[in-house]
Amino acid sequence: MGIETIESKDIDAEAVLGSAVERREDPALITGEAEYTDDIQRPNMTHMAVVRSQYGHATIEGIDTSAAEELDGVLAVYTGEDVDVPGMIPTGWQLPSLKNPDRPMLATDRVRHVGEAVAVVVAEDRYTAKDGVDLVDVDYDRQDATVDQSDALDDDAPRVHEAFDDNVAFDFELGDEDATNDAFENAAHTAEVDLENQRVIPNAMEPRAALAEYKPSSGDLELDLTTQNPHLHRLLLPGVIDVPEHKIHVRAPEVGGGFGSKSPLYPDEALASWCSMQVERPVKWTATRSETYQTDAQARAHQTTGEIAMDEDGTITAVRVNTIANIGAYLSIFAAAIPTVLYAPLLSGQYEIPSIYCNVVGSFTNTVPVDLYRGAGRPEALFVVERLIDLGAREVGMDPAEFRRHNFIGSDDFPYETPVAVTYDSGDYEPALDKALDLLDYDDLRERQEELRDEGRYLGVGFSSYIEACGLAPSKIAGSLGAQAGLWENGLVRMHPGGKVTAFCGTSGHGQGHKTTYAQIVADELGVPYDDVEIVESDTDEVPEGRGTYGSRSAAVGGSALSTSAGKVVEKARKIAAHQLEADEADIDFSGGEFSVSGAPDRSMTIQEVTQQAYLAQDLPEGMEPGLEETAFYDPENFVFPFGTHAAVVEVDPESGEIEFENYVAVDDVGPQINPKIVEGQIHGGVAQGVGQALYEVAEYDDNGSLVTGSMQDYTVPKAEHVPHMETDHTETPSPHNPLGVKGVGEAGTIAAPQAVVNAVVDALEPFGVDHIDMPLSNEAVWQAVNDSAVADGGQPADAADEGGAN
Ligand code: MCN
Repeated sequence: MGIETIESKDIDAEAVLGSAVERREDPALITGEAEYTDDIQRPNMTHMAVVRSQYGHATIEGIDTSAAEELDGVLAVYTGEDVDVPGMIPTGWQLPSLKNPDRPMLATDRVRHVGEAVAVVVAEDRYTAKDGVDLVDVDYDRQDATVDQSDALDDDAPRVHEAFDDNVAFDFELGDEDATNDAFENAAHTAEVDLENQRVIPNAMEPRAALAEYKPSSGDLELDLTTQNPHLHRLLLPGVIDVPEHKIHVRAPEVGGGFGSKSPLYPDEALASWCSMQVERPVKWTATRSETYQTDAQARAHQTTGEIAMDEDGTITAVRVNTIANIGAYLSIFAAAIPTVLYAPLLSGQYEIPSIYCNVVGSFTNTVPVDLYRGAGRPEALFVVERLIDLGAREVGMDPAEFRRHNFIGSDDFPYETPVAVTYDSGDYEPALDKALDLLDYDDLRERQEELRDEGRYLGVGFSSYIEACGLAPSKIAGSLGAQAGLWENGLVRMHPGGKVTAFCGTSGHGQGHKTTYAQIVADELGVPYDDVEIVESDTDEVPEGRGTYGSRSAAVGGSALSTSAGKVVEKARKIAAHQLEADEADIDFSGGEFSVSGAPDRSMTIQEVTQQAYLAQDLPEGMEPGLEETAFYDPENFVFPFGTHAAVVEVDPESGEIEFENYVAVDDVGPQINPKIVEGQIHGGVAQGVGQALYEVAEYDDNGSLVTGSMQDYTVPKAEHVPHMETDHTETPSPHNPLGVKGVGEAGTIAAPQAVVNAVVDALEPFGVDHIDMPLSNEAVWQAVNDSAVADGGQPADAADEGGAN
């Protein structure tokens, strides 16, 4: 099933880009040879464990560390009072109205979310460190907590930060409110939904870990981290622990998944570094699974009212969205960007919508901070859009697929400027929908749906014609939206004297297969064998600069940086070839790794021969430096906007609320696919996570801010058996904005899937009058929705009365 992989020796040299070559990462992962942060041992290593708040909100009246300090094997116990560096974890995004509270790496007077670090114990081994944690006695005075984002906005809600007048983190607007209101007043049809995009927990398989070694004699800090962006950590740490960036070496060994949650700088990594400076020995910290639940950034957590306005014939005239976004207790690194600039600009979806207005209020609560999780802002937006599209279709009595087609942005309208501040690069939405309809055998499906309803069985089909934005850029625009760092990417391509290649990129793969796909890009550009290209990432000493891997930016931005630097290598090599072949540079052709003189193909040199000459340096063009390596800082012109149509087919049992998948089809357009197998894998993984959110996952707190779903027993991550069989297909619309034409794929499935599933379930339950169910669609939630609607309809669902309805 699926796309067949090929071995690297079988790659067609002319078609290395686009080959489903096997992932070169896999053998080390499968055999256990791969080295993760926690696998690394350093001589004289110590272990850190963290004392964490078990309360959502409390003042700290005192901390007694004496018993822990006396424990054999404990080297030191530190509290916030001991911190002699700035010690504040910064956020990375600013908004005009943003309140930005201090976030200490160790709380001193107050804790604001469960899991917040209060003290650390450094010991000879990890068990003693944990025993030491149990002996630290923190005297808390428990305070009222605020957990729900709407309640947090009440005047009398407990304040998360006493320094502020209220819990409003920001109040953000986008679009033309007056024009949107007018459109609603004049609409022939409107539909509205109140929905919750529930809080979820990323759950990467490998917990976060850090191994810090500070060397007092040189002032160097060596830091192995489970991070998605080593250079970002190097950029931010100096302000926290007072070690300059040129003295910090961050390396991400193998990283076992991140899904966004290993992007932020957390207090723990800074603490391990600072502790190593204190004890002058290496310090290792690895989170337990419970700590992962309580400290890894959580995600989504939106409450939204969405409205759609249409004219008589079902043409959309406006969309209005009001959202309250839960930020958690502090601003994690992308916290301010996710519910604002990564959310509101996507509310046009694939549709031509003349007026859109969106207001988002961010609220502080006594919960774990919210940050990137696969999709980050875009799944929340597309969930609203695609739920509204289904409700709009139902309101005007159109088939949901045809309603979509009727309102799609036309293929001739690109670049397309939306009313919400972004310009889509390229798109052609109908072919993806058509392919999805074919895969579904749509007409037949609708007929079967009717027949089954007559038998008292409820089949539903749900569409998600999604769009996403990847490769946040260019730096100038990102800066104007609030980014506190440039968002370019760095690539360096080095030809070795023997003709082999090492390419370095500032992204940091952690499961996406960059070593494979980047080698395909570089091999193609240089015309060298794929196996001759080695890729280096994830090391700030080896890779000069970088911004890391998040927001599905690596192919579009990192890949383009590598392609650009490889292109520069070819240009320098062309000069050398021209010189050696005694021809004009303009007359030198380059193809398949060979430079030849136009019209005289026998006068030629391979790129490997040119490279040898570049290092031999005995006969180079006048004034040319020896060597053959080039760097590029690539700052894209715009985001890229991948898109597609996913559709879920489910059967719902209204008596039990059970949902069974019959089919799931995914048609995605990510521009040219560098490696179709990797693209397919990314879609599969993404859909699994989207289905997880739709059906199973929710992070729940009690009123005191205790995380009720703080373990794998309480927080349901889908197992393989819960993930539907998927049929995938694609269309290919290149982006005009980067040299490869590629768009991102890493988050597409997660952005597309939740609303496909919810739309399918709601479609199945249409006879019961169900028009929305909040995720996760547990059996109980489905059963409840059926019964609520049945009751509202006088006890019998519209055309299900004959079958007895749901009781
Ligand atoms: N690719 C391709 N052709 C394209 C686009 C991409 O072959 N047209 C390839 C890329 O070269 C890369 C992979 O697909 O090997 C993903 O590329 P891209 O969409 O650029 O995404 P990133 O590499 O930047 O990865 C980030 C993205 C995000 S944001 C999350 S979250 C996520 C994801 O990737 N987390 C993951 N996929 C994950 N996969 C794994 N295994 N683990 C995670 O934590």
